[in-house]
Amino acid sequence: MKKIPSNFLWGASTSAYQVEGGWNIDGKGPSVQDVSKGGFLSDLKVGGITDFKVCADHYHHWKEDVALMAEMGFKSYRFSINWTRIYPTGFEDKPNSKGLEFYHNLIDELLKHKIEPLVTIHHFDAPITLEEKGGWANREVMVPAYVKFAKTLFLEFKDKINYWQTINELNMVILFSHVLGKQKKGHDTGTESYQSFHNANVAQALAIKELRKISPSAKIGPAPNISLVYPKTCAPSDVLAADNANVLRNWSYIDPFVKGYYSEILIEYWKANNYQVVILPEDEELFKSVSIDFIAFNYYNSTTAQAPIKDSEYKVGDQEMGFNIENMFQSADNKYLEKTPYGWQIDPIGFRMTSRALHDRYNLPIIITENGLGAKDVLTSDGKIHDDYRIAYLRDHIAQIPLILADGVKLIGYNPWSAIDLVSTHQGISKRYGFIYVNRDEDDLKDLKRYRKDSFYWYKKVIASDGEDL
Ligand code: BGP
Repeated sequence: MKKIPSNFLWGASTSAYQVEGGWNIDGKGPSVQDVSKGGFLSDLKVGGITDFKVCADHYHHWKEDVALMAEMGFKSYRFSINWTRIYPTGFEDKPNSKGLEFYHNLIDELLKHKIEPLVTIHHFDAPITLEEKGGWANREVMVPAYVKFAKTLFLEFKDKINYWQTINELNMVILFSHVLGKQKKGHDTGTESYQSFHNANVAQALAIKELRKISPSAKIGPAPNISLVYPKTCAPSDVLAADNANVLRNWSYIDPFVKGYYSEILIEYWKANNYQVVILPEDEELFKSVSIDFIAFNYYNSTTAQAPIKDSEYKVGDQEMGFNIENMFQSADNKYLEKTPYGWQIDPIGFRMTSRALHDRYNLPIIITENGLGAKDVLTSDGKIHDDYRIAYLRDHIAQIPLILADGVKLIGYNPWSAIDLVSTHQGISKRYGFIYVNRDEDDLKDLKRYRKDSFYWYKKVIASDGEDL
């Protein structure tokens, strides 16, 4: 066991489209999320859930929200910048000054409270205008638009931001594009998806190059959802399937920025399926010429895989439930793990194993940018929220941190999901994750008043004791 150092980045996380609201004011343009109702036209959405127009109304409550984060003792806060607040369509030459002003105010307030901002450049909310032109599949449009957006942020905030994350969960966007930003049904593992994957990697690499010029001391890394894949049994076909799943789900989203190339397993998979991904000769040099400083990753659970079946025989789940990729792997249930009320498996030891695997493969500092439990919380008549189930989940994961450090992993921060209640990607405001309760329902905005949950007081104590008082 190792002591958690006093400079550890304890905090929590949100994303702009899920927390801010203010969807059409101060010059903001529509994003892919603004036209959705609880998860972009997803098959999985349940009727009667909210859209992303008001959310927690953080756009108007940011000062109060930051004060509550400071009261919990946050050392860091991970949030994203709403692309369409800065470039309403993605095509403008000049950024929207009102949008920049909002983030200056937010960041200044965080710095005033000595909270380190961990900024995600892009978290699921591309301008709808860019998506209509093909989104990431359209290299000519999307790559320059993203690089322009990132460069604007670097220039604007270079004196205030030390940690940038390029794109949130590109792996989930690619593997679950039907849920997270596309209108297509089913799993998109074809040429278009992998072209989007490659184009987004090029965009991230170009942005990293820009940051090195503009703000050489700042640190940058990707923010994938990483979940170590276990084999369902020790049958060699299951072990092979788990290895395939690790490549397709996890490593391929980090390899280009550390190793400078894609795994042969990925390339062979493309060839076997006749996926015609266009990679320009200069792209390989580009990957080789960039490096990242850390890996930010979102960890909710481990994944289990077994030998694959035909796609047509597989039932679609959400991004933490799994999927089948023909000839490669099929997600499997892990009978040893309990599940959250929303069916996501709970695996704190998997958090340690995932951290070890990342360390072994990449030997870079890592930061947890999401981890948490979604549940239906109840506000009692005396203004309390007794979320002992959330405390139990977080406690079991935080208890792994000293062990992870003792394993030699360079874990430098823990920012669970979410700082405050926000609208879930799939299941509306009823699926809550926050330490701070926001008083609203799916359709009734009520007074949006903030309440401290039991987990709020508990996390405050955890941070104050550097993780010892759990
Ligand atoms: C991650 C996303 C977050 C958040 C979280 C919880 O994949 O990065 O944006 O939504 O999952 O997911 P959900 O809201 O579906 O419970």
